[in-house]
Amino acid sequence: MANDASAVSDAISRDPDALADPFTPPADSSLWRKNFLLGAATASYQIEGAVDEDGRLPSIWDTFSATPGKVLAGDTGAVACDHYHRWEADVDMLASLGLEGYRLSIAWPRVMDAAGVPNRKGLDFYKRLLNRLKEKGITTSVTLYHWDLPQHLEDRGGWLNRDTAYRFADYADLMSRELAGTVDAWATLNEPWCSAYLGYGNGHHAPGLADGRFATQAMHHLLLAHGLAVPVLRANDPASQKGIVANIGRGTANSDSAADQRAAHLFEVQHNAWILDPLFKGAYPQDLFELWPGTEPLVLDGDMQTISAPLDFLGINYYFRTNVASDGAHGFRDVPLEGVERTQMGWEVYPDGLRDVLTGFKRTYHNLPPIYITENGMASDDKVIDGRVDDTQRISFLKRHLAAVDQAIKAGVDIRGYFLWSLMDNFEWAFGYERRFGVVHVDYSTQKRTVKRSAELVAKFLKERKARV
Ligand code: IFM
Repeated sequence: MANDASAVSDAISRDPDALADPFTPPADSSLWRKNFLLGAATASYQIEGAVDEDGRLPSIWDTFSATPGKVLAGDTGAVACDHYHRWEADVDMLASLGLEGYRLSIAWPRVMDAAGVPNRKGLDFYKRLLNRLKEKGITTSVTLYHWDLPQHLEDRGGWLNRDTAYRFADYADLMSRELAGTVDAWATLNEPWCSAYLGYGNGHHAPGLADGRFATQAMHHLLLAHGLAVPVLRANDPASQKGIVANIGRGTANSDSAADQRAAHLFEVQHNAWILDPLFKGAYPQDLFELWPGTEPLVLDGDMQTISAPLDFLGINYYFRTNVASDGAHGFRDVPLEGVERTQMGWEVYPDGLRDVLTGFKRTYHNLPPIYITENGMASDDKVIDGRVDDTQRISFLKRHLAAVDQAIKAGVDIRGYFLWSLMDNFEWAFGYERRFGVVHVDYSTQKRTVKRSAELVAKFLKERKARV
């Protein structure tokens, strides 16, 4: 695998023209700024495997993926990319690509037991990994919760139980005491919308419950967990940045009619304001409860102040837009556009949406902290042919989305970096291993990594940028 990675730099230095470059940003792009961080992201359950090694306890995703019919082809994260055993070579690969930042997540069930007792072996794994990243000069961004809730907490109600928020603060305490000094940025949660809505609202994700009232209550406890954790992280690891990562939806109206315009607004309330209003305005958007009447969560005195404490950064994950029309009542319905470019997920490729949500947030939230694009990328059915993966659509996708980021920066949005989703192909939740989001291909039968052409071109750009005086 290390050979695959070093092959990239060899190819670049031997024959730069062989990589005639459809990726490099134009000369006036903000991406040439050396302090604009370019990295890649992964998440624990999607890559680690080793689900029952060294004292790791079951997570809700172990349970969910073992339930027939929940994940495509019955795939599970039991082995995934075997990163738990191959982490050193994976860090070498990341470094050889010249990527400057790495966003990873910690598996909560790996590092403490049900009584809150630390699991040394699990903690040591993350210490080794983070220390090695620091030795390589890579900026580290650590997400505490990327969906792998310990099953023992779900057995006591999971995110429907307010107590889980306090258990999360204990977990944040342990991690920030143990890992202080090796983490540049802490994100409390990844995509609480997915945890709350897909996990408790429609059941497409673990734990697979489906009730609108569950979704809003789970969201409240997730955001409370975030708010309780931030001061703990600040106390234990003052030098690092603290933030949260939200997935953002762009909703466009199918027509100019007032009803369809309202539908697009409600789509963005449901996807974006549901999370961002509590964080940056200290209140839930009332339109949400017009969309979902009777789903107001139980909120105790002081919760909204806890949730809306100032942050050092906001992570934005962006993938696609959704075109919507009024459903004739008080909601919206998807109206998929025909003849548009789509990815292996069926998601529309729509870079303008990234620019538009970013500039929109700057107008809406006056206390917005600096932004990192913590995930952006696409799935394609990539194949290794003669030892190479020519992922042409991804190269173009990345170039266009990075151009949208540049436009947002030029419009005054403070964006400090961008993480590719994902470093390597991995377990794509309910879609198992069929959907390939990586800039590095993984052959799951051999665990061989093959650097895709998109990663070669990102590496080439980073090398050029570094070489500039
Ligand atoms: O793979 C996921 C990731 O875990 C969270 N954000 C979206 C990605 C693609 O679906």
